[in-house]
Amino acid sequence: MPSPHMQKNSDKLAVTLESDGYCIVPAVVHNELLERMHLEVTRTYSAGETESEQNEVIYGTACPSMVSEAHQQWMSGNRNHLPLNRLVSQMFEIASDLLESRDELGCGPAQIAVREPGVPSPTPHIDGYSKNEPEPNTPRAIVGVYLTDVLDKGDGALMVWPGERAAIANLRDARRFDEAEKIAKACGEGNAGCRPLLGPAGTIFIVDGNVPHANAARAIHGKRIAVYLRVY
Ligand SMILES: O=C(O)CCC(=O)C(=O)O
Repeated sequence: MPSPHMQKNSDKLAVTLESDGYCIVPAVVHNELLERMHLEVTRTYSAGETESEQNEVIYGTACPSMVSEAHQQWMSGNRNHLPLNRLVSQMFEIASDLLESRDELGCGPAQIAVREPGVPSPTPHIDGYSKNEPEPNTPRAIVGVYLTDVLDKGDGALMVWPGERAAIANLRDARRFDEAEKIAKACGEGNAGCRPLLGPAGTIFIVDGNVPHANAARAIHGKRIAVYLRVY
């Protein structure tokens, strides 16, 4: 049972998520788990040799073996053995509390998103839209956690444009998918509605699935590491 104080915080965050399209949960992940994950990612990370491997790291996930092993264990009900799944459990639980649907929610595999200076990164888009599918498979929400400090946009922040959420949701309901995508692609860093999500390592954030988002290029030396989970 959460304490009344924790419950109140969670209620406030749920209201913020509903009204603003995103919310930030201040650093809640234990240092020990953060350090362990950081170590595992840096130990196994490779930017890829071929162009297709590099694109998979940029637009799919880094550390694919770690991600697929964790997802297999997760799907078989073993959710606390691997460090990635301990982190995913915490992200999933927070999302379930804020979206108030613990029983119905599911999630895809985690994504490990490593961003380095000078390497391309995702431009504004909405998740789940694919030229190969007749309709988008948009997640209800994207849950992210930074494993490194992101205190400034140039640290490689996730940027969101929550003001476009309603128009995109309406277009989606009207099955005008191309127009929804066009709105997302037109989002720019210079727009007044652009919000970089900032916080020290351990910060968790939740973004409504209809909110366009992108990565702000990392402008400084070193890697920005985040883990993302899409909940459906
Ligand atoms: O790395 C990031 O912060 C953004 C990742 C992203 O937008 C994506 O992979 O869909």
